[in-house]
Amino acid sequence: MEVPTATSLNDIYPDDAISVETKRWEKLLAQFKELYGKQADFVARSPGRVNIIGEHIDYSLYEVLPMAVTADFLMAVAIRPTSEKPTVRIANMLLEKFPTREFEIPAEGEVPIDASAHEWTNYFKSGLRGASKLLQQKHKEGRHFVSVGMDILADGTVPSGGGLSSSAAFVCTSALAVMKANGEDKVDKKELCELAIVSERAVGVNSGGMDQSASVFSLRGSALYVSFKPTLSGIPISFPQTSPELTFVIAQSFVAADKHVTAPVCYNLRVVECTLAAAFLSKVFSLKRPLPTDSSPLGTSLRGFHDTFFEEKENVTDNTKTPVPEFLTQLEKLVQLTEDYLIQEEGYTRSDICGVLGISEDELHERFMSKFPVRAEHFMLRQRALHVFNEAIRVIKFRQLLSSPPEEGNNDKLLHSLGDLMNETQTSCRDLYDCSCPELDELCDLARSAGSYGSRLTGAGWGGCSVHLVPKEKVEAVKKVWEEQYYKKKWPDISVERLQEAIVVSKPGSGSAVFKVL
Ligand code: NG1
Ligand code: MG
Repeated sequence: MEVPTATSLNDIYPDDAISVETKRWEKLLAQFKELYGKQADFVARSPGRVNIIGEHIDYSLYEVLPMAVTADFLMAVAIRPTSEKPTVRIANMLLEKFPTREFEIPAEGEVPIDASAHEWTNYFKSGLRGASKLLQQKHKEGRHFVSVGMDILADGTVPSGGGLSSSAAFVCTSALAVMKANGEDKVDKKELCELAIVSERAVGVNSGGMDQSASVFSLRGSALYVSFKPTLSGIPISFPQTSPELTFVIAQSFVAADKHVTAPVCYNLRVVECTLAAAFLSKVFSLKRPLPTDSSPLGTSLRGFHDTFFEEKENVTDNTKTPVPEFLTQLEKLVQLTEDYLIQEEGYTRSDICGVLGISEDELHERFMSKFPVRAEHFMLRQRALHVFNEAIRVIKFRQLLSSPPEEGNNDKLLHSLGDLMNETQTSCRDLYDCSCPELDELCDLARSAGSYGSRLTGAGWGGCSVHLVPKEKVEAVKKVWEEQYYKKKWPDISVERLQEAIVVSKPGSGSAVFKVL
């Protein structure tokens, strides 16, 4: 699938967003002209996303179900004359928050990135690096590829640190802009997405691939079923017409989740715990084959263990072809085995783990904790594996419900079943994965009390955002209870604008595209 060259905003945004977006685009292009004294050549765009279900399992290579939101990242770009040294000038519509930067692009696009600095242009640089690598592979004539210079004006409406993946929107837009500026008129979506997944890790978080997939592949009006095996793919999933109409409401906790600071004890630690659980289980069951190397952040995953286990124990040679009911049975079996064999509720120390894996602590560190450092005394392998296998089950069930809803006319049952799965995710994130926080729990409880069918955190958690399945006629009631019991209670002087930012009713928008400026 190629990145479309969109001709009008109608191809991209839900109908109710068009008038606001049109004004925003006009402003961006006018500002570009004023700033650089010339017209932009094109605008690249990628949206943020909300994850409907499938939390913290993308890096274990299980399927997830996000959708793109209307909020997005735009980059108006003009190519600089090729006679000059390739230089990037990058400005932001929010000049005061994001100061303008200028830097030269070294040969091979290897712009240095200081992941410890909180620097907004790091995300551009990581996209640039990834795109340059891909372009180098494509131009195999032996010459080193050096990107052309670019003048850029960026504008983002995805709140940063708000759980809607502003980072992926930024990285995907950047990579796409660099590809387009360097003459790639037909960018392959899968290539773009794969490079964005890998290059975002340069910013310091050892992330999975859900956000970039949602940002790149999504189609207007549909959620996206993302699979990582046998290879990265996204299938659009439309929502059934129901009465009451099904809506997803997104609410910010306004607890800033700064993943760059917390990564060693939160996000990156979870990636390590899941990988260790995979290695541990494969030793416990004396699997003959080492875990397969795969596209997960540390190169082996719970899904890798899963496939190898059933291959060796039950002769399942290609598990990606296993029919859904049997795949669910496999997952249920893995839940049981985790309960029976990963028994230490209090977690596992380094020495416990080394004892089972038969490696030294130095080796353990080198293999699992050196590239992205983590801090922990106890690794909660049981809880993390239980969350992952059960969450993978919930995603499959959610998809089944959407594609073959129970008998017609019984929408209430469908909505309740979908909602129950989302609620179970929240409980699991809170109790097993330890990635919620009191504020997110509170938003979920309040929403349910006012009529939400299902409420949960979305994205990495530890703050950020929540998502709620609410029947259309209850949306106002849910908003009201949040306003009164959460936002105004916590911030009595909260402005009307801030409240508007806090709660968004989102329709699924579309993924990455390039617009030619005429
Ligand atoms: P956030 O922090 O919400 O963008 C992160 C990861 C995802 C996924 C979710 C949890 C990045 C870029 N993204 O999302 O890959 O693991 O957490 O499901 O770190
Ligand atoms: Mg992010």
